[in-house]
Amino acid sequence: MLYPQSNSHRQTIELSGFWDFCFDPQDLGPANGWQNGFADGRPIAVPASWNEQFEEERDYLGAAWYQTEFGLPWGWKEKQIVLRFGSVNYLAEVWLNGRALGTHEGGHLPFEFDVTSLMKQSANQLVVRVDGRLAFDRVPPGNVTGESADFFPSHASNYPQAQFDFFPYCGIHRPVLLYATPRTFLSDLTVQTDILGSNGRVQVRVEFDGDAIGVARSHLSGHGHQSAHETAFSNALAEMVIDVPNAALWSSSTPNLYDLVIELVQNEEVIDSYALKVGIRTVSVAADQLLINGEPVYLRGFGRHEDFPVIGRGYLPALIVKDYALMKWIGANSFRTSHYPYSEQMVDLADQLGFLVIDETPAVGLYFSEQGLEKRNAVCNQYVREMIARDKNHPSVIIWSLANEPHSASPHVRPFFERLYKEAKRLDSTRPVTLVSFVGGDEEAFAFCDLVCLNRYLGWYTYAGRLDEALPLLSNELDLLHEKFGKPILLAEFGADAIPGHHAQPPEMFSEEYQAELLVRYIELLRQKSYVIGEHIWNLCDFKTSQGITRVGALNHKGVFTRDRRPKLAAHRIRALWSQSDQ
Ligand code: GCB
Repeated sequence: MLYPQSNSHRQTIELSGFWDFCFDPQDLGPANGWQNGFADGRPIAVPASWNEQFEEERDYLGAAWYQTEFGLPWGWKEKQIVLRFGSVNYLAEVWLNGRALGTHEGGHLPFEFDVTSLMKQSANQLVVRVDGRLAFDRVPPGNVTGESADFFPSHASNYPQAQFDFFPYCGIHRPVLLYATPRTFLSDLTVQTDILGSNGRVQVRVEFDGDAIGVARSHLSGHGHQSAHETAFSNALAEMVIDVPNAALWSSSTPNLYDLVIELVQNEEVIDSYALKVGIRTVSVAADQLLINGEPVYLRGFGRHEDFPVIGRGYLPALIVKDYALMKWIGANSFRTSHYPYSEQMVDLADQLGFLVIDETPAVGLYFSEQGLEKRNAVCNQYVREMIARDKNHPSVIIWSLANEPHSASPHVRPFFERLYKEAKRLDSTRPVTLVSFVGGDEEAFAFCDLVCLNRYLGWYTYAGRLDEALPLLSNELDLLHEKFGKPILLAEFGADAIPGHHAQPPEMFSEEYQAELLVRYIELLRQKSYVIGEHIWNLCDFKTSQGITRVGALNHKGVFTRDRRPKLAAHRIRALWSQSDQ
């Protein structure tokens, strides 16, 4: 899926701003014809979560309606017109001028509709019903009951009862775009890169939609290189191989990007074009190492959340820039998109700034009771497909993560993840695929995943306050896991809550000192293990979650920065450690 852009063949406008909004707790909308528009809405900002924009209804997770109006932009009459949503959480139903466009399940991933035949000259009315309910058969799940093996009993008394530890923000979270392309247009590009000696190889697969087309043309430029290629289409597909002598490779320390422009050419006339940044690099897992461009890398970084006061999970460009600035300052080179794919813009900047990204689907807190299993399977499959379609061309994305902390005790688990793993590999054979587990040796999926990713909280949820006992146990477990699976291990989460301003000497839980000590001692341990390929601290910043007895102020305080991005003691300690690292 290509992100919309503007050039001499395409145009994109953003429908962000103030829309009309209405909560619908009794689900009156459908029967009252709100699909055709509703009266007495109140203003709401798009994109942003609805939960913190008003003085009530913070915890409202039911149905709500959005509407806005727009005219046909100048010069779009003969164009193909598409309406695109970057992320709507959780279930979206969309109508344009009273006609149903379709539905989309799941937040954090884009979906779009061809609206060419429905557009009017003016007053096009767009209506969106968003259903944010938490339910056992949704992914991620919530309001779950049943056998305790199937879910987190510790979350059962939280409010809202999400089976995951972040606030279940709802609404239109990322920009809504309207874009125009020619009627015959580039529909997809897939770029894969390789390295042959000192040369780079860029393979481009070009697809189009519409009338038969002659050839695809490419222009690649940057770092002293300039080349053009032309390939004829066969069955609506053109494949090109572009060799780049003495390529300037992409890595986290040298995020070199080339400019690629692809054109559709009919009778010597360019009828559509699309520009893409390309980073030439390879990723592989070999023996106990993660290799970028054949060189071992060690991941220093974080799990993070898209989370900020008032805007909730809404797209906020300044926050993206700030978080990258903090990660640079502290010496991080990587992060995981815990626990859902982040905005396209976040990934664009990772390409540009040189961050290594583990891209994770929204499948967090999965459980496997028979009820709803088929649906869960279908939604997870959809997430894998949508995430790879969206992010496959980003050099910064080095690993796909299928899930975070599935409840892996059931016999359904292995076939469930085997299918997802195969699907991810079918769609992209160039990147390692994994999942992030809390069960360790019992995670059967590690038998076929390309690396082991583990979350561990010894010294916090277990061995509370007893780091001297916790660390040898962790050390032992890591060795056993490595012996069992023979794969490199990433510690994908470890950490401790610290209430900013709370101090204790000797360190004790919830103090800034305890958090700093736990993180530093974990890192010292990890650095002794040759098979450990990285350390991802949980979390970059404090973030909002459900209310519960372990979450003071409904925040998870495991951030090394506060929710408003001020450093805790741990941030300074980690910076001192990480700034000594070479890349
Ligand atoms: C975990 C989860 C993460 C939580 C974290 C915690 O294992 O993956 O979503 O926020 O623990 O702080 O409990």
